[in-house]
Amino acid sequence: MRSHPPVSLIGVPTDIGAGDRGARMGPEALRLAGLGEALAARGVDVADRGNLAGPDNPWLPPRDGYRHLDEVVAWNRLAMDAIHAELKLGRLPIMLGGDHCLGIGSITAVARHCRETGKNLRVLWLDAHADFNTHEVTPSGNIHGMPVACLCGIGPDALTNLGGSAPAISPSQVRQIGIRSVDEGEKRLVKEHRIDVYDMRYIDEVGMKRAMEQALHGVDADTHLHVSFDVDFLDPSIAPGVGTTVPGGPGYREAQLVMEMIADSGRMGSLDIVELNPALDHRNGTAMLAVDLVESLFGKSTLMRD
Ligand code: B3U
Ligand code: MN
Ligand code: MN
Repeated sequence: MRSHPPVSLIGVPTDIGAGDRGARMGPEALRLAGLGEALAARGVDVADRGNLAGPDNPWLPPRDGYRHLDEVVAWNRLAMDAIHAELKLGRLPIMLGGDHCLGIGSITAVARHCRETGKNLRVLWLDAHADFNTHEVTPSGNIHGMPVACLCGIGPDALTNLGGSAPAISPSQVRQIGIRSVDEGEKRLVKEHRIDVYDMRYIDEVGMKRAMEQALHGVDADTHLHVSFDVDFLDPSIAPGVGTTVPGGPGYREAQLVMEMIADSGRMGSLDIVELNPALDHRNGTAMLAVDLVESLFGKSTLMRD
């Protein structure tokens, strides 16, 4: 079995950037589904750092195109600092979201760590959505639809500059997989910034194996691979516990293959698990599926392959 760096679980219990309430319960649902125990059983040294504490969700309409911008900034600062501290200790942080606006803080921390250590950052964004909206084109004002744009320097200063220098990353560092819902104005931005998108049509045409080979192409010993796993990436028939289900996503077998291929790269240095909404789940099944997939990310396979 491959040896893994020590892992730290960081709960970020908020739905401040989402269009439904409930993702604040995600960290607890993942713990109850046995995430820590499953990793420990694979020989991983796991420390659960508990939950961060941030502002409540005031549940207000958008102001100037954003919902809850100040609170989103506050939660992302907390997440960024906590994740950077774990990376500095040589640990692999797993952020238990929380909604996907937290990807801004998480990946800003990872980008800073990569600058400090001279690693090349590659971000795998597993999602039904491109999350590349701006305040001008967003249909909702929900900031969980904007994190990739913010990370690439497009968004409010407080978020693009979270780590002190914008942009945190360049679009060329991002690979998006599983995409099947992109808003009209968002499409233009995704094209303009040349985001590398492996959408469901492409996956249907060439197959998940080839799409993942392409998404992982160039990943080498100097690469830090960050996996941002939005649970709505999965087909809603297997993962109903999310706010924004979109039909036509990867099924169980395709999703497992994605995780196994990432594990085989041996380069995953940080992970977000976001958008799990236990209020919409059935008997915690989506959380249990997420744990099953994370086990594959950490090298669980049917047979010994190396
Ligand atoms: N693109 C839509 C919906 C959405 C984005 N991310 C999620 N939902 N989870 C929006 O509101 O920006
Ligand atoms: Mn997302
Ligand atoms: Mn999504």
